Amino acid sequence: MNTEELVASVLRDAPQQSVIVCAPGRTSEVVYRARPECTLFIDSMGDVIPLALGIALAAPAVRVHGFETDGGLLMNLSVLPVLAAQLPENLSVVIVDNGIYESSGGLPSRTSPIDWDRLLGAFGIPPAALRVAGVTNDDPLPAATKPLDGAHSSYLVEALLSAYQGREPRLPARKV
Ligand SMILES: Cc1ncc(C[n+]2csc(CCOP(=O)(O)OP(=O)(O)O)c2C)c(N)n1
Ligand SMILES: [Mg+2]
Repeated sequence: MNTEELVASVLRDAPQQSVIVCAPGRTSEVVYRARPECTLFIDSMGDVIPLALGIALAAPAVRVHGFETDGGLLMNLSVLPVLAAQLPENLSVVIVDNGIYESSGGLPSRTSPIDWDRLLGAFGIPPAALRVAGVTNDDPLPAATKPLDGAHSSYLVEALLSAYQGREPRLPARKV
């Protein structure tokens, strides 16, 4: 399975009114294509579960999905006991586990194997609340820096500039 297939399978049954919280890098590129209008895209690794948990607790009637990554979770394992103590029914989180820092050069995300079931089980976290899904992406990530037209990473800047200048946003801000 690749990231695109995983995201599609998770979101297939997600109500349109769901709130999605998404990790940086490739995952956010893929989720942006699927649900741009209801996703909170973040730039700091390890923040998906804290933010998604807070939203789920504050809005129990809203379905909340988190897409965290292996690198992000491993950077912030201290969130696990907090999640375990709450486990709201309206929250589910998937860890997109490719084993590497794919969006920043491909270094391994850990230097020894991890038994996720035992790690999560140690905190009493059931698979329905936090699923770890292995993925492999064969296609290369888009380059981080590109000319303006087509530079996905600059879409926010372009959106801001076009609004300021009173004109239609160019390609990056439309993400097409
Ligand atoms: C706290 C923090 N440190 C470093 C970065 C820079 N950074 C962005 S993506 C990335 C690699 C992320 O790897 P992983 O979380 O496994 O996601 P993947 O790219 O593999 O989908 C890094 C180091 C960041 N966004 N946040
Ligand atoms: Mg990764």
